[in-house]
Amino acid sequence: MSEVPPMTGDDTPTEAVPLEPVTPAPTPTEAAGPQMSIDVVSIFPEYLAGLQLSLIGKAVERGQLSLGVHDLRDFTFDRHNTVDDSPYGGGAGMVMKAEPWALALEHILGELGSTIEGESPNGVRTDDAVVGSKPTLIVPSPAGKVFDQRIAEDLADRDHLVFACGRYEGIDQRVIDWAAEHFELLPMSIGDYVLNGGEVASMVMIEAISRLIPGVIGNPESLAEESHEDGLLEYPIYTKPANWRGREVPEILLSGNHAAIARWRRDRRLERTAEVRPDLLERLDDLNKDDLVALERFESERSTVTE
Ligand code: 6GU
Repeated sequence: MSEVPPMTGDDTPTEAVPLEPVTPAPTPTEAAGPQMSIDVVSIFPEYLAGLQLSLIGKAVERGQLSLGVHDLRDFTFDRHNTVDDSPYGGGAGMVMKAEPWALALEHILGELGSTIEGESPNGVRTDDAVVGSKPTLIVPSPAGKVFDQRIAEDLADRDHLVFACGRYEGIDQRVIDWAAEHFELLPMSIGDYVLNGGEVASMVMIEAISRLIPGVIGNPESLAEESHEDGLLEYPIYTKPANWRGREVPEILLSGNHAAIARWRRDRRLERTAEVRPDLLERLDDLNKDDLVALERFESERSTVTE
C-alpha cells in the first residue's frame, strides 16, 4: 500500500494527471490509424501536458498523431519509487537506474506490438507498419548531436518516436546500450547550453517534428518559405495599416508586381542571413547569379557603413 498524503487546507483531493494514454480512442473515421506514434517517458509527465494544446493537440484529437506520456516511477516497485542512485566511481550528482528505464521501454515496445523476439506476450505483431522497422529512441542530452531542421524532416517520416527524458546526471549507460539493440538510438542535444532535464528539449523536438507531418499544419505552403526550410532566414512581413505610427510598409509590397516582390523578399532573406547567420550562407550551394549579386551589394554597403 502506498502512503496517503496528508490533506491540504481545502479538502479537494489532488487530481492525478492523466498520464497515459493521452490519445482518445480512435473513432471509426480514423480507422487508418495515426501517421505517427510518439511516446515520452519522464519523471515529470505533467511537463508534457502543454503538448495537448494548439496544433499538436488538434492532430492528436483528429487521430493523426498518437501521443503517450509515461511516468517512469510507474516502473518502480519500492515504497519510495526510486529512480536514481549514486554513481559508481564517485562524483557529484545522481544517476538514473537502469531497471525502471528498461521496464518502461519494454512496456512501450509491447504496447505497439513491435516485439522483442521471444519477449512478446504472444509472439504476434499487431501493427503492420512497425514490422521490420525499429522504433526510434531519442535521448535528449547536451552530449548528443545538435538537432536541426534537417533532422526534424528526417524524423517526421518515422512511424514511432520514443523520447527518454533523463534528469540528474543522466541514465546508466547499460540500459542505453541495451536499448540500442531494440531501437534506433539517437542521443540529441537542442543546443550548446545545459538544461536540467530532457523534458523541455523533448517538447522542442516534438513540436518541430510533428508540424512537418502532412495534415498537422493547416497550410502546407506556409512550411515552404520559413526560416531554415531552405537554409535562409525569413523575410520581414507586414499587415494593415499601411502606415502605422508614421512607419510605412515597404512600397514594393503594395505594387502588385509579384516578380519584383519575390526578388525583394529573396534579397531580404539573403541580407538577414548574411548579417545574423553568416554560417548558414556558407552551407548553401544553390545560390543563383541574382543572389550572388545581391550578396555582394550588401557586403559593400556594410563595409562602407563600418568604414
Ligand atoms: Cl537535449 N538535454 C539537456 N539536459 N540539456 C540540454 C539539451 C538536452 N540540449 C541542450 N542542453
